[in-house]
Amino acid sequence: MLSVVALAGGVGAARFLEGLVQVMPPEQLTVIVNTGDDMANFMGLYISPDVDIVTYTLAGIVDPKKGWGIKGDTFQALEVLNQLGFDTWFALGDQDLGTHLARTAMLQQGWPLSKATQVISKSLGVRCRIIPMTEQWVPTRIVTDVGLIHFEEYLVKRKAQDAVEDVIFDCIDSASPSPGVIEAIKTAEKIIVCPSNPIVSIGPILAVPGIKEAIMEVAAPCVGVSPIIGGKPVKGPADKLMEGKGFEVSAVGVAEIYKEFLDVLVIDKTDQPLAARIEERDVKAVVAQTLMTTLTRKRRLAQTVLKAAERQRPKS
Ligand code: FO1
Repeated sequence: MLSVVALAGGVGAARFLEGLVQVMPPEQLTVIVNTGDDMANFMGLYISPDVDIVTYTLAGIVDPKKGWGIKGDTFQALEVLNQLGFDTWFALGDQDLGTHLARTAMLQQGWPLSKATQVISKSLGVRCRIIPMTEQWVPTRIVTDVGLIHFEEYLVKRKAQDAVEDVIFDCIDSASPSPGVIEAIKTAEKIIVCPSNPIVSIGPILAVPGIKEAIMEVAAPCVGVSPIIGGKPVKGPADKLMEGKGFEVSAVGVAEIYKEFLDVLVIDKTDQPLAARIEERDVKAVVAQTLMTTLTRKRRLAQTVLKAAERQRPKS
């Protein structure tokens, strides 16, 4: 059976996946999601931001403007916490809290994160499979001049102001892929790297022992979408993270990061002049309209990615 595996982070990936599930049978799609943003004990709850962004988006309930949280959600519980003097820098809506309470309860009963993720996504009617990259907690921490801070604290609490000296995926060397991840990669006909932050969204997935190695071994073509257009990220701090890790903030920098396993990189029309420099890195460049401002554009981009994979000879 035709099957597709997509590596995904947060908002950019979720917006791409919205188009992908309209141009292929969702039942044939497995989304491996970054959990480096997870907070194991935020107000006593296990928070999994990227998993929830992908789940809510594919369930059609995400707040379309923000790209995260639930459309029309209220924040009364947060207000109470505020009045009680709690630091509520991470805005959890009342409906969103339901998800976090359910997930935390399932984890406390000993269920693994992938099971909790499956229960939540299936109950929201999501037809594709969503698997967290690992069941272990591997928080992404940013090394800054004010110390080592959790990625969400860096991004949301401190508004990505701090200079990025390095990025650490805590305990990732002792983590293992969630059940089904390696199997999905091995049986995939196509592997897609969604337009997410290459350092802190796709980076953690590739750093889970065994995942990048499996992608490099399989014959299936691997096609990515550059999240950088015209030298800037469409959303989020990818420029700051790429600079912090010494990569050029451009589609060429993205190709540099992914070149050991990526066959094709889909880049925006504005980056057509970079195609030759991308192909020097043995990554084929395909030029398309990658700014996903409408559902039609999301579908078209997804079709371009699938076609680019089809045209790519399977690796011998
Ligand atoms: N991003 C923010 O900028 N501010 C928030 O208060 C915030 C809350 C939040 C709650 C649940 C969730 O799933 C995501 C949330 N995000 C928020 C998004 C998140 O910080 C990042 O977009 C992703 O982690 C990066 O992909």
